[in-house]
Amino acid sequence: MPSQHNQKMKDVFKELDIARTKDFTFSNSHILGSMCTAPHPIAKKAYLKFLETNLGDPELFPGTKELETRFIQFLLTLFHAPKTATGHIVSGGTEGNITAMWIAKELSRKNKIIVPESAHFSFAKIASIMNMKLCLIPLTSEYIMDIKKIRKNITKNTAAVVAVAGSTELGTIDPIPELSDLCNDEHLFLHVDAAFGGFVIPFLHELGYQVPDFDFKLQGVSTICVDSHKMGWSAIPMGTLCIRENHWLEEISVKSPCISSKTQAGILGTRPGGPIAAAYAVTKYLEYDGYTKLVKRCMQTTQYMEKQITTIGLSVIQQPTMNVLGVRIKNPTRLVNALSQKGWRVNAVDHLSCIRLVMMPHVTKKIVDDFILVLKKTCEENGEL
Ligand code: 0PR
Repeated sequence: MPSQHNQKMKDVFKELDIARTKDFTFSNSHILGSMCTAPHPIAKKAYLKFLETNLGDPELFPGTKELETRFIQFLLTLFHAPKTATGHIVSGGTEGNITAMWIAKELSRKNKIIVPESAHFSFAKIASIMNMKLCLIPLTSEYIMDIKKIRKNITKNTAAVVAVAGSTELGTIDPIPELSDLCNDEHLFLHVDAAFGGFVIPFLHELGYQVPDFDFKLQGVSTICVDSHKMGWSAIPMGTLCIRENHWLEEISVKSPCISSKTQAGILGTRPGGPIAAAYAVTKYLEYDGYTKLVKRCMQTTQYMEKQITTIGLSVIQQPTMNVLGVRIKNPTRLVNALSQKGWRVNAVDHLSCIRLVMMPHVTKKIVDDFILVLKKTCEENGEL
């Protein structure tokens, strides 16, 4: 009966609304530690249009498949990829890193991965799922991979070297040009984890910031992963693994009876088209110039945040490379809990004795001003100032 049906709908939505009021939201802007943000409005619209599409069976959705191809082409151009390159859409940095290491393992039949100490914890998952061994390389005083410590760790069992372009904790960039040379000399696979930095670094270059190259311009770079749901300003879950040689996809393909395509590459079967349509729509709408303006604004907010941090007597770990700041704190977890009680969410990095602030698109100067007042008071209450 329609009235019963309406009542049921109302009840369900009442429950959903109650759940949602318990969440933090990006639009109330009290989230300062996340690497995600409120998706661009165009992403939301596009996502909903493609809700039922599934690229696990691409012949059913050739239109969505076309958008995927165009989106990948945007990234390959942005990353100066050769004509032989391709891309594979994934759910984010974790799947991007797993897929890259899967390719490296299949190509080399070896199982040791050389990673910086700053590598994302997804590499611990890789070690466990794929039975690979991590060789952790210490960082320099600038929190980047110490290139001098790598060569002696290369053995006949090394499958890949990993570099981070925009580290999770501080947004630093490893010395990728030097790593590229080294991997070329040693014939080693080099994966760049640019989950965060991939949508930042090209535009920092454009804005005149001095940051190292990180992409396929460097001959030694084999794969790059980048997330649209981080600085791509789109909806979760969506990342791309860019791959220098398209035939490497065969290494991670299996026969796929029952679906319309004969083989399927990658980890997932069912693959949502919504995030892909959303990510494509944002890139098409913003274009290169729109992202340049976005990165410029995020960097200005970062510089403003840094200035206000020092004004209240705190200090940053080092000058920020991108829109990520580490703020020195004696007891980060205690401070993060105290800030959370007051409705502000930042992340604790205990081993660096700092809190991580990420100036995502939803963070404005006004938010910084509001936060600084709360931060100062909370630091005083917790013996940090
Ligand atoms: N690689 C790097 C360099 C990353 O920073 C991250 C995530 C990943 C890979 C993995 O990406 P996915 O989580 O998309 O698979 N870095 C953030 C972090 O761990 C993720 C994050 C995002 C955390 C939003 C909190 C949050 O609210 O800090």
